[in-house]
Amino acid sequence: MSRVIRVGAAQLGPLQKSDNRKVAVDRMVALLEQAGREGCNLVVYPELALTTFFPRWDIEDPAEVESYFEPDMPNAAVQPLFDRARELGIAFYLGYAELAKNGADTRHFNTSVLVGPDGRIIGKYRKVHLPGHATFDPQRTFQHLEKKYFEPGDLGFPVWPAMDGLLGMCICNDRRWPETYRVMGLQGVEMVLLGFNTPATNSQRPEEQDELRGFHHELSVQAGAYQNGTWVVAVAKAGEEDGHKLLGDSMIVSPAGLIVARTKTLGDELAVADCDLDDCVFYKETVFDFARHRRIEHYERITKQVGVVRPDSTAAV
Ligand code: CDV
Repeated sequence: MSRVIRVGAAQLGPLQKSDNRKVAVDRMVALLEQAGREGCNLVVYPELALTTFFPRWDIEDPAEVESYFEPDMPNAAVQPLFDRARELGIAFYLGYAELAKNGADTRHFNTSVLVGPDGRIIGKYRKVHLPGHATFDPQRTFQHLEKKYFEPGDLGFPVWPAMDGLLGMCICNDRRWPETYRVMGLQGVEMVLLGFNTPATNSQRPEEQDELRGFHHELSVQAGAYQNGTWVVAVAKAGEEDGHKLLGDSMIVSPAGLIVARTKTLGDELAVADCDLDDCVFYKETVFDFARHRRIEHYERITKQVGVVRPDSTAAV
C-alpha cells in the first residue's frame, strides 16, 4: 500500500490590520483550488492565518483584542474553506487565535486544527512555547506580546492517526525546541505540520542579518525532521504586514533533513511535494531507533529542570 501524501505548503502573503476574515479565507480558498488542480491531499496554512500578526501591538481595548479571536471553529467566516476542502477531499492544517469558553470562564490560545478530507476536525493543538513577553517592552524595536494574549497550550504534543500515517502539529516558536519533535517522535510521528509568523528582524538585536534569521529557521526544522525520522511541513505568513516584515521560506523537509520543496516569494504561494511516509522507516529503524539507543537514565534534567543550574549554584532558575 502506497503511503504517499501530496502536500501543499500554502504560504500566505501579508494580511493587513484592515483586512477582514473574508480577505484571508478567499485567498486560502484560491490556494486550495490550486492545490486541488495539482493533486494535493493535504494543505498546510500558517500560524494565525485569519488575521494580521496582532501580538506585535500592545492593544489596550479588550474588545479589539477579542476581535482577533475565534470563539468557534469552524465559524461562518471560515466555513467556505471547510466546505471547499470537503468538496475537493483535501485535508488541511489551519492556525488561528482560539477563544475557549467554558461557561463564564474564557481562555485564549494560539491554536491549530487538523481537518480531515471529510471536513471534520481530527485534532487540535495549542501552542506550548509562547515567545516574547507579557507587558510592553520599551527596549524592543517592536513588540512581541504573545505572553500577554495567550496562555501556554494545555494539550501537549499528541499525534493523530490520519491519512494512513501518524500526523502531529506544532506552531512557530515550537519548531526551535527539540523537545517538541522528540515528544511526537516518541509516539512515532511521520509528519509534523507547523505554521509560523517569524519577524524578519530581531526586535532585540536589529543588526542581526535576515540571512541568520532564515538559517535558524531552516536549521531548526531540518534538525527536527532528521533527528526524529519524520517529514516536517513548515508554512509562513510572509511579507510586510503594516510595515513589519515577516520571513517567507515555507518548506517541506524530508526525514533525511533535506528541503524537498520551498516557496520563492513573500506572497501567496503553494509549494508541493510528494511525501512518502515510508521514507521515515529507515531513520526510525537505524540511527534513531529510540528503543535501542536512547539513554533515559541521563535525561532526567530535561523534565525536572527549566532554567540553567551551573555546577557551582544551588538554586534552580
Ligand atoms: N510567532 C512566533 O512564534 N515567532 C517567533 C519569533 C518571535 C522568534 C519564532 O520563533 O519565529
